Amino acid sequence: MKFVSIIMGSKSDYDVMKSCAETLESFGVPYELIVSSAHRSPERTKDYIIEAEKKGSQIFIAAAGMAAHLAGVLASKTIRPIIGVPMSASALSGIDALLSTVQMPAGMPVATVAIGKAGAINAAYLAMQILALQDDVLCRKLVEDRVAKAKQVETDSLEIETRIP
Ligand code: RP5
Repeated sequence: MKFVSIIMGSKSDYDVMKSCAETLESFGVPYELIVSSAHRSPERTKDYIIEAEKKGSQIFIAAAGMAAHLAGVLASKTIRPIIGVPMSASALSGIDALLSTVQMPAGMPVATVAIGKAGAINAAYLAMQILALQDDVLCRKLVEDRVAKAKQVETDSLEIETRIP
């Protein structure tokens, strides 16, 4: 079965990353969510990516804060797409994790999204957009979602316009 893997560097990342899981779930996309650290459990991280790929994982979403190496370590073990979500977990508010995640050397890409909740949600969308290249049903759902978002802007605008005397 095809699915998306979400790997968090720590249990403390879950409050933010649950938005990623919820977004995939709302589109009916199967996922697996685990905790595994590039620093604290490197063997578990390596074993997971090998096993997950064998089971059908298509895309790996890696969430980590501070000196965030999780996405890069995953990238070293697979040619499946890796999406990195920088977590705000330190006095530097996620800038540390953003730079660690985004500054990959040439030939070892990590698609890096925004710090925190917006990034968690966008990681799910980006993963689904990649899957949708070969999945017409998912493609249609994503297009419908865009249409709904555009309609919502119009609704919001009308609501605000009617408040102006
Ligand atoms: C990273 O360090 C984790 O991804 C987390 O964002 C950060 C802090 O981890 P904890 O000390 O809360 O476990 O590896």
